[in-house]
Amino acid sequence: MIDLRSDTITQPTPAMREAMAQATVGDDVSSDDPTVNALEAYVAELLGKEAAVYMPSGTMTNQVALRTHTEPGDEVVLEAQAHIYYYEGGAPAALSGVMCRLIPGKQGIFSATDLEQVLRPVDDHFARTKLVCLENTHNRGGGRIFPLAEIESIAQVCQKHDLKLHLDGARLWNACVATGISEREYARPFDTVSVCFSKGLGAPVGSALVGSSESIKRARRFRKLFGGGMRQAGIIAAGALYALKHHRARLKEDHDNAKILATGLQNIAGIEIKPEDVQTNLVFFQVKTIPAPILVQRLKERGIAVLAVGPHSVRAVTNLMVNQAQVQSVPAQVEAALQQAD
Ligand code: TLP
Repeated sequence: MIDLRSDTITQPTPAMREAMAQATVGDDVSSDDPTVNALEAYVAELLGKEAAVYMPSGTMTNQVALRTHTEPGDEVVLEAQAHIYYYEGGAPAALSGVMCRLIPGKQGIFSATDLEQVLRPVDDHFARTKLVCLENTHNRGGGRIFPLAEIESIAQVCQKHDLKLHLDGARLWNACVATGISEREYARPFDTVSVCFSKGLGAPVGSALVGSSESIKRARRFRKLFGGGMRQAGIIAAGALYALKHHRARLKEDHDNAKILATGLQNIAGIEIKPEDVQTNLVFFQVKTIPAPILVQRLKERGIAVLAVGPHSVRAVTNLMVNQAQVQSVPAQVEAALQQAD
């Protein structure tokens, strides 16, 4: 199977498994796990923040961040297709009791002016807006990179209005590799940043939330409250640490493969895609002639796994488990699947 459903399907390499097997561990709820402590220190340093806390998933780091920066009844501003809003099971309402105010972006990106337009004066009629969240790269925006200059303008608006700024940086590593901008530079304008080890980096489990010592102290309390306090978590943290040290640069291969895939798809009748829109490892394309779920089913029968992410929209994600030759074989299969008579 050529599995392009997500970069979350990546499996630990033999060297990563070896690092995990050798990890020294302790009780992380008591901050006694040396490997988790080493991972947290490494990530905090890499992102230029005072502290970090390791959690089981990117959903948890995002949702703990929301809870950390808000109280029930507050308002959070997000892009309309943000993962936090779109794909996290209604958690902002369920776990933090916050309202989501949505800004429709262009491929996931909105401007400082867009933000200013949704902000309202302090008045008892209105929810108190407390937090703005950005996503970089933007998943449903097609792996779009959030331009740093725009992030900085948004951060200025946040400062002016006393709002916190959180980044869902599940794929921040991809933005860094694609632009050459460091994690530290991208993280600077944010109060907290969530990063994932279990996507393109190939670690089996985990994400980290980074920020000031004070905000991470508060986040630790909500990690426990949400059930994310783990015990001998060094076993999995060792995979994350290994991935951080050895797998960041390799994301370029995924980006090159994504471009190859997009270029191969662009001349197929019935497929709509602009290769220039593919900036990282997520390839979104439109199927004009048949419903996306039908194409997905036909491709599965041909040994290719992709996801339908809308009635006529398909997502393919290049990743560690798929090499260039395999990616090159996909467009011909898409063309054949489109022409196939059921
Ligand atoms: N995204 C998954 C699915 O949930 C859609 C995927 O296959 O892309 N932020 C962003 C931007 C993400 O893409 C994801 C995972 C998360 C957060 C959540 O991470 P996990 O799966 O660790 O909870």
